[in-house]
Amino acid sequence: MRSARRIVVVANRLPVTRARGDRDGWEVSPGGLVTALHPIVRAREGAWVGWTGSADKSVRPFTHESISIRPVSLTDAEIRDYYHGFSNRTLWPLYHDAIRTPEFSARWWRCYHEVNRRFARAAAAAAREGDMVWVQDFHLQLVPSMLREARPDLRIGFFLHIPFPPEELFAWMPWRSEILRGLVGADVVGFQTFSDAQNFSRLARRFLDLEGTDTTLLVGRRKVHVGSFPISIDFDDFDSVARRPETTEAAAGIRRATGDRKLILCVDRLDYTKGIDLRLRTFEHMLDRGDVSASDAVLVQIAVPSRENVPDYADQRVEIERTVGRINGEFSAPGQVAVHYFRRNLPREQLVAYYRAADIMMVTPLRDGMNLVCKEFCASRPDGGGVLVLSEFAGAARQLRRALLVNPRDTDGTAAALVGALRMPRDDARQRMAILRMMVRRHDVHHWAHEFLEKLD
Ligand code: GDG
Repeated sequence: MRSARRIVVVANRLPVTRARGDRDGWEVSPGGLVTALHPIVRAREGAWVGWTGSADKSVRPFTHESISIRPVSLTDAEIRDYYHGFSNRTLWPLYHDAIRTPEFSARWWRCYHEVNRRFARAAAAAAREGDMVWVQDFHLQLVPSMLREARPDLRIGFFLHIPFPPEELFAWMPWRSEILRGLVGADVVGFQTFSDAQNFSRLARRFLDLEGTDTTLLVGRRKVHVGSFPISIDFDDFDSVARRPETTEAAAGIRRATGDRKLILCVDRLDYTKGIDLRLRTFEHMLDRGDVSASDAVLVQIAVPSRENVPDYADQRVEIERTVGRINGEFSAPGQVAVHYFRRNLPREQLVAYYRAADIMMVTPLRDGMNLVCKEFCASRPDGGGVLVLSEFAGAARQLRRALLVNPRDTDGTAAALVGALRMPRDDARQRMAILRMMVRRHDVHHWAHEFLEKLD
């Protein structure tokens, strides 16, 4: 039985944002992490340390739904160097197989260090004797050690939401030992997959000269547990939204509006790691070869705007929009557009309606820590329909073995999988979906949080 130690979450962002039309009001922000952790922190009357998301002048701590909210403020220069710079232009590309060339700037690094120090101080101030502190993600990798120095009484956990790179790549980082030393300040260092955890323990042994195994490191006399904790979604929540009559009606509406053709759905943040342009080019190749035609299939791409002031993201958007234009110019017919492209954030109910309407869900990132979209798709199919085509390079591929797994850089292989999905006999598809759903239901986000916190405790 788990003890009821208080929990302090430390994350780049707070779980609340300013409510629209109410200058002093705050509301819980949507998103997987918040959905998972908010109820647990609330039940234990814990605290949440994070940034408000804008260059607000300092916001005082306050209580929201029994959670003590501890805002950390950032200046414009810090948002530029710590967030857009070191987090999004150094760590993000390096940790995603260097799909884009990471940029190394000593100024960004100094700022990252300073901002991590500020988060660590705020966490130390928020935590009571013996609390569990759970630090989240790549923005805050130095916090565990900084916090341990100030507060050796705490149980400190760290979870990385993105991949942890292999030795050959991580070695590029000019401040590699500092980052590793930051992380081993935790009692439990958690990753999405076993191979991420293995990469980390090997690097820590090599660059910090530590003794240990893939799952335990010895830091002086202290034991650090290293493990994989694949994150997930609130299965019941998606399942129940998908069962609502309004959702099935909306799904039928989407199918009518797209011409009752085979619907291939793609949903991603507009990020170069997600493989959107490559996927579109694979579809183009298939149209060109006659594997599919716009009279019998349509690809719907929902792309949520993201990090638009980072140049690689702006370039990626231009590239995607050019490809969509080219495909539609070449292959669409009146009333039969080949690719529907929506660059916007849909309300969640509408997103679930799309999941329910799809014949095929294509999730083909070049690299992804886990990927929640593919799990949400399975949870949104209580009807047992739909086929999932999934990249081997998403952490989720380690769990969702009954998806059609593809290497997105292999155009012919991916095209063959898509043709297989389009022609898959109904019984085969239903059998696969039943197994996928069982997997996601058993390993939902509550299970994830429980496993991690139990280990930490
Ligand atoms: C990072 C890691 C890891 C998307 N479009 C809409 C919308 N979404 C929501 C999805 C999903 C979320 O955005 C995307 O989550 P992912 O997991 O796919 O990707 P990242 O944002 O890159 O997340 C990733 C995750 O952290 C958790 O650890 O899995 O590997 O990169 O929840 O539903 N939501 C709404 N409208 C949309 O149009 N409402």
